[in-house]
Amino acid sequence: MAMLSFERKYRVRGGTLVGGDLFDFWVGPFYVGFFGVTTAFFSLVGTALILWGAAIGPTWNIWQINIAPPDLSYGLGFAPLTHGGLWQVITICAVGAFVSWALREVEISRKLGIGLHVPAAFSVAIFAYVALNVIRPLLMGAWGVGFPYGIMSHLDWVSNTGYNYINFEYNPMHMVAVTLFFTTTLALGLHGSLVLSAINPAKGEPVKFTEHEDSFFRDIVGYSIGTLGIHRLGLFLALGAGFASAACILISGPFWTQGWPSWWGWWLHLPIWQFGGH
Ligand code: 07D
Ligand code: 07D
Repeated sequence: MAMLSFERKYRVRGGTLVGGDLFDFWVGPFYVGFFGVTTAFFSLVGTALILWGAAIGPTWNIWQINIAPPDLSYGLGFAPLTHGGLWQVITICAVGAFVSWALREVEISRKLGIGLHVPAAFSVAIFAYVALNVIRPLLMGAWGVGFPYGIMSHLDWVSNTGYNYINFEYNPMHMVAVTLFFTTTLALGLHGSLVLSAINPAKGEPVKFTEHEDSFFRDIVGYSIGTLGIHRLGLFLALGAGFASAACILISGPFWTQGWPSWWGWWLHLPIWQFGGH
């Protein structure tokens, strides 16, 4: 079915969470809905404020534009716009835009009668961002611990924050997160290559499907997770990675203030090392 004709078939009324029929329409290919309007509002205001921050800053160099959070001395209070207040309002706009986008995904899923997996997945990314710039600052008592809005400056923040804990790689949840990120690329690498090998064969060869795909993995490792299973595994790995990332930064500061290498002291103090005669 041509794309435009099936789009028409699935453009059904209802499923909205807010606003009833008021915003229940499409603009070209885009579904609008109440949350389309709020997404547009927050993104436009947020982007305008970033542009304003850039305009009053020292550079228009895209890599160097930097909108910093308030100084630590402002704690959890409001700061003047030019001293971190812009960052605070941009953060509100960012949360507003991300949450609106997720709720628009919910409305579209409801219209189509499909599960809420996509908005649930995006919510984990939103959680990671909110952990960095809302929850952790709240737990540590200052907006100043949030990361700044700028392409290079946010990298400086990651590096500085990492070195505050001597060696961030020793953070056990960072290890879990990194392992899950790496495993996600392994899973997608295997899945993408397997599907292409079956359904995009050389010219003249017949297209092959699930049985061949399952047989490949049964032949090579004795087990195939199956067509549904690989997507469950992929989603689990990806969401696990995002969730462990949020956890790794939330424990850094609010729950562990020393260097991460010294967290491993518990290993040296295990009673088992008392045995052995030395
Ligand atoms: C490919 C989907 C498309 C999305 C893209 C991002 C903007 C920002 C803003 C000029 C995979 C569009 C970018 C709208 C423009 C201004 C003010 C997603 C894809 C293409 N980072 N980060 C990048 C963000 C954090 C880190 C690149 C956002 C944390 C490291 C891009 C956030 C930490 C490196 C970017 C965020 C961190 C990057 C490519 C929010 C830990 C890199 C991103 C809202 C998570 C890489 C110069 C990408 C780079 C990079 C955006 C948060 C670490 C600019 C929007 C604070 C170590 N980050 N980042 O492809 O090249 O994502 O940086 O939380 O090496 Mg980052
Ligand atoms: C936060 C992005 C959310 C995005 C949203 C959407 C738009 C719209 C529009 C394109 C979470 C935004 C959308 C703006 C765009 C259009 C049109 C994703 C977020 C809502 N680390 N480290 C991580 C590794 C080191 C440090 C996470 C590896 C060093 C700190 C991940 C290495 C030190 C923090 C990770 C390594 C250090 C992290 C990031 C290797 C520095 C964090 C992924 C191989 C000296 C951060 C929650 C993530 C974190 C984080 C990986 C090294 C410090 C697990 C592989 C040793 C301070 N590191 N790291 O979280 O946990 O994505 O954030 O060396 O804060 Mg690390």
